[in-house]
Amino acid sequence: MFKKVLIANRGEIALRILRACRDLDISPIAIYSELDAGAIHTRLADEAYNVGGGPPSESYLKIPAILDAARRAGAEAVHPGYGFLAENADFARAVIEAGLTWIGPAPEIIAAMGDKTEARRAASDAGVATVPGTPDPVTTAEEVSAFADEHGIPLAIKASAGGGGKGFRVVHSPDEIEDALSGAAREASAYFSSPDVYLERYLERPRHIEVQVLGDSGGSVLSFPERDCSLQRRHQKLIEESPSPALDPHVREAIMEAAARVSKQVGYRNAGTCEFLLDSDGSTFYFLEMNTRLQVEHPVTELVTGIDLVKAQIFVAAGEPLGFDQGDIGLRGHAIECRINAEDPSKKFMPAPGKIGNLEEPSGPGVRVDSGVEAHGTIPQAYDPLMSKLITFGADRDEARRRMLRALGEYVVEGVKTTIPFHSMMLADPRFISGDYHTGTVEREMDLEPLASAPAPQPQPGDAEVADRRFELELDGKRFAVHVREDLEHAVRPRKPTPPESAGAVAGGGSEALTAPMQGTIVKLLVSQGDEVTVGQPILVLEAMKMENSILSHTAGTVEELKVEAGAAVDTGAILAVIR
Ligand code: MV4
Repeated sequence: MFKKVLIANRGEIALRILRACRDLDISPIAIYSELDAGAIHTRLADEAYNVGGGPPSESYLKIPAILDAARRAGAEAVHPGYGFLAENADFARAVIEAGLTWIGPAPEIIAAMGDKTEARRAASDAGVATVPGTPDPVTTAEEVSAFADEHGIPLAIKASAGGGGKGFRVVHSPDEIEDALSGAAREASAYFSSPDVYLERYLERPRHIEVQVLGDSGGSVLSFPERDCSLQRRHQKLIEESPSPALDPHVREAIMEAAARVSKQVGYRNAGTCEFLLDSDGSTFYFLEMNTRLQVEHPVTELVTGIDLVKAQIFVAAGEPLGFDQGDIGLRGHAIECRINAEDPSKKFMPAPGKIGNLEEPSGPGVRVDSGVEAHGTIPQAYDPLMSKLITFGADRDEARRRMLRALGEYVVEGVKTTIPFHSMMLADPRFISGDYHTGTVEREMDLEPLASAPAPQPQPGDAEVADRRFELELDGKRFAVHVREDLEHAVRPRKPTPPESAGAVAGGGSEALTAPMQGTIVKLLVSQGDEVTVGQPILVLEAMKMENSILSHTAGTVEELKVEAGAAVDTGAILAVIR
């Protein structure tokens, strides 16, 4: 077994992996960005290495810096977690070329499954149904029309390199074809540097069912009972459960077998997930895509099977036997996971980063909290808003549901808005209680208005002014904390600089400069240099904390200069364009 494993991630998943390492007597090594110098994962690791600045592109995505940390620590293996570099085949390859073990599938498999048309081909070759669609990318509106004539409308246009709903468009009528095709291709280029898109028949009210697989070092593939991930919004999952309230045992057996067949077809090793759409008849399912990583929602599977998936990943990577086989993978009881995000559910789930005041996490029978935050900690805007995952287990679905409601009621998060009120509402909703929900339920059928009147508790006076300053020193991966206590009541405090006005206007180059209201990544430009624009016209799309934000013009005039291009990372206040 490995002696040292480097965890190339942050937040709750870094802690989850760190704990699996401890359980295996492996020394966990952390990396951290400047913003995470005092973070829990940084503190709990045996060694922690600063890999750069706050923006992910300067730290958690910086391959050379991460490999350098692994080398300095003498780590033998790298666990990527989810997000960041987890599905980056170049990173996996670089890890292996540096003589380290990659805790995940082979880089070639990551690359192959990253191409959705190739994944669909693998499924077909394995005899598993995919949604009727085009085997190869399409480029012209004529091809889309021809597909519509043959398979009917609605149809879906999807990015070949897609994922997370990026480059995904639904065509409901023939006159939408042109715009949907160019929109999907443009988004695909911006996010995946490839404009390739393909077509599928669009299913109206499917459930999103996924199957965890685990390829062992001997070439067998184990599959696990499904997770139902249909409760999501804008392709961000909110609640997951296992088993699905919609599957009967025969369909379960069939979908688990289908996932194992697709995985075997590609020689899959380590943990992965096959995604399916389950049609509204409750028994027809289609392979959608494969995720070549550990997923956020893996704990629900752990609770109903009793198997530690992260430990299993490490065993497989180390070439050691798992100690269990398909016959040992049962299904006992029911598990539900609620994602606790720093988001305001009454404001369209707007990211709500900031400083946490008091924090009390629930516990008790059937409750597991996988958390990455602590009282008086900060949720930086630079990262994903996931604070923690609340997972409950029960002998049956209603016991798990009631425990969830109890645990949500115990949860106290002061200072930032969270998804907790949404979850309390959803878990008590007749649609959840009956299990009769689908991928459109949250967006199309829920009235979230009542949540607006449930204000988040404010931090107590004094909370935000903790008289405890901490400095972190790092020396060869060993970290030292310096605490300075300060009597704030008697201290002379510098005045806070006035923040720039919210959306766009002012700062920097005078009133003609359009500036970034938040740190993020430019997804696309909607205007060109020389264009005449009106007040409030969208100028570009900026992605921050998994949200796309249209940045609107603060003035009417001519776009004299565009200071950024698609793909650029920008800081708060950066000048985006000059309009006069
Ligand atoms: C679909 C679909 C219906 N029909 N494909 C959205 C993102 C991408 N990963 C797959 N997605 C969908 N593909 C066909 N042919 C509906 C969705 C979809 C969806 C899928 C899973 C979970 C939530 C969803 C929400 C909206 C649409």
